[in-house]
Amino acid sequence: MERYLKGVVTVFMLLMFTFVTACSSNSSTETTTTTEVNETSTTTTTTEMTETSTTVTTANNTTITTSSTEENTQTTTTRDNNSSTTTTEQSGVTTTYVFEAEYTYLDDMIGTGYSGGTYGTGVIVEDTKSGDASNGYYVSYLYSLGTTLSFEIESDRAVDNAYLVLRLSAELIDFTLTSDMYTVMVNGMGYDYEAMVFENVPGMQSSTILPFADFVIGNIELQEGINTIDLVTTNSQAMGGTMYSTAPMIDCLKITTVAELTWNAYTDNIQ
Ligand SMILES: [Ca+2]
Repeated sequence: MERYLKGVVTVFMLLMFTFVTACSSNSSTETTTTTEVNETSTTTTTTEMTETSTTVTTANNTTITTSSTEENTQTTTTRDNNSSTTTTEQSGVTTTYVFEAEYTYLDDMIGTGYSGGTYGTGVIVEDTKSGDASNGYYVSYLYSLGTTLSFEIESDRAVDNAYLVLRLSAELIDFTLTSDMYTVMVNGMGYDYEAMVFENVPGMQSSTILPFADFVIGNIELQEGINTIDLVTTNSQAMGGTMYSTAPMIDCLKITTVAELTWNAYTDNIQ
């Protein structure tokens, strides 16, 4: 009888051990599975966020350089022109906005070149001659008195120290531009600038053009809301052919400011 009871207890113990082992094994398996699911989910979420960010970047056309002097760091990114969120509220953080000449409103433009003219988006030239043009295009055909290239830019606040730079080049001949020959106006007010010298300009038959370069206008005032920056040909110094006035070729303008700037980029200008 005693041996029988020992046998029963032994069998019972074996069954319990097997059961506990099985439960323990199942529990371990479930834990592992949960961990894998969580890891996969996290990775997927991160990937989606990255892709979304990339898509937004590609769809927009204003290059912005954000620099923080306090942290001595600098990052370059491209972001939504119409975005209303920014970190420029912090003091000491400035942003350089690049506005492409080829994305301005050009429907009313009438341009003249060396032999005859063009109109509308016909004034846009693709940079096929190593001119280092931002975005690969620039605007020319500005060689008549009164020809105006306008940039409409919205600012979220009034500032009196937005730093304006024009990225320009020239064709056909060497020349120097002064404030009265070529007028830079912001909201109807003209700004004086250091004479702009264009030297070693390749001739018409050259396979290259003079590389675009930055020319500083200086600090300008911007008002809260819409601002109009006009670049106006205001001389009758002929350059040759049907170029009745002297003017630069315009790649883009750059504004560095603590204000948040946006604009309506006419990206359909480039087909
Ligand atoms: Ca450009």
